[in-house]
Amino acid sequence: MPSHTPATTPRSRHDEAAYDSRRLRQYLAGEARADGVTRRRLLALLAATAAATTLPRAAQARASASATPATAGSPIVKPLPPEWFVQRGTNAETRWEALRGTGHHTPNELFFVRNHTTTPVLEAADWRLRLWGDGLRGGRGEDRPVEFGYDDLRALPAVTRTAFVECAGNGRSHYTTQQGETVSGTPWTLGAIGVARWRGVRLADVLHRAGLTRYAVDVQPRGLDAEYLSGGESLGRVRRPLPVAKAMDDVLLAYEMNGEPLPADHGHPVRVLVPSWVGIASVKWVGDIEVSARPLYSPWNTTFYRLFGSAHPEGGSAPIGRQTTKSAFELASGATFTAGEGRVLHGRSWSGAGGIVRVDVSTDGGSSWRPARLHDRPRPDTWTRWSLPWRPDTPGPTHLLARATDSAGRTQPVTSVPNTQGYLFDAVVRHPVTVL
Ligand SMILES: Nc1nc2c(c(=O)[nH]1)N[C@H]1C(S)=C(S)[C@@H](COP(=O)(O)O)O[C@H]1N2
Ligand SMILES: [Mo]
Repeated sequence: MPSHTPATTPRSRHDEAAYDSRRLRQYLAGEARADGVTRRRLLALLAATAAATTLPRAAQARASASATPATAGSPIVKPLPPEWFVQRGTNAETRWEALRGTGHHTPNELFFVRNHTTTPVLEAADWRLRLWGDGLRGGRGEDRPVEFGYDDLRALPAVTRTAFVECAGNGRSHYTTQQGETVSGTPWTLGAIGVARWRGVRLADVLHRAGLTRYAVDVQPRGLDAEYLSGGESLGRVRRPLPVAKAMDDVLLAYEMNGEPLPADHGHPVRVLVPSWVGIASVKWVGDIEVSARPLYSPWNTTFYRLFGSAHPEGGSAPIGRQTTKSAFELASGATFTAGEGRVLHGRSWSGAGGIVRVDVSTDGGSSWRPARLHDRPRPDTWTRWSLPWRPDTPGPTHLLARATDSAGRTQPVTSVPNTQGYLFDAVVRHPVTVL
């Protein structure tokens, strides 16, 4: 088993890296916009892409901005019973043991929540989506947008698609617990993921109707939630540029989640849904979309959501896109078993690079492995449920491990290449249990 797997398939990494250096060159030529990002920061990134073709240099650990929520109080609308969720600041992590017995799709009530600030409660009837920018016909300024109301979207052809939303930092705490690394950010275990059946319209259809031109390169959705404060400074509202190629491929503007109107916490009335990519791309409560003929930068594709650290180019990697491969047991940490009693272990595995084709499970801390039985056909953008019978015979503490392989040939490694902000964890997680 290789100890390191690339975070993305070589081809997608290559494309994203190539696009990113083009974006930066255009910035230097005065052809790109970068509101809320300093010139110093962009020059550091440019140096990084130049270095990316050679061996990564050792870099000092980069201090990341310590982020604070803009509002205190109750940032999440839905109930968060402690048997379903672990609350982490403005966020709520789903407990894996609560998924036991649920179907392929995560019930809306159980779906994790990641909020930079606070869930805004918005009315569909008052909502407008505004598309603007010099990538649209007529070069529409922010003051002259093309507008769509909720009913306008509802009147367009609807599409339904099953996909996970997973935070880039899901599994982050295991960089520390398993690898002794210091990383910044919400210390998620593995519960910052959910799978839903999303219904909405293709972003491509809306972009066409808004007058997309062939000069467009970046598409930047922005949320209607409050401005995000980091280190006492406002970074503005949550927004992140998406390359137009991805925006035109499989991205949805979703208004339904598992057959219900989108719940408040998940972006009501409309959110962006970017299949297979890190959760930050799936902007909730979308209010406007800038369509730009020049490359765009925001804090969410510069300071955040790149890989920093000694294993990465000095100044950071290209912005991260696809999710990694992971596995989890539908079990509490520290669950107990009885020696001599047969049980069935259940879990799920998923990947941003394709469907899951194989899962191996170890019940003896990684010494021996058995293939699990897969309960879902391998499908991209969603997980595969699996099971394995186990009759423990020796009392005492042990670890359960699950290791998935996806259709792109990625197998979860023993250790994950670290980065200072703890993104894209992909190593096999050691799940502690006790046999009584
Ligand atoms: N407007 C807005 N969109 C957002 C966020 C946010 O705070 N504000 N958080 C992002 C992040 S980091 C993640 S992981 C996902 C989480 O989606 P969920 O809360 O529906 O699970 O939403 C993304 N979209
Ligand atoms: Mo996230």
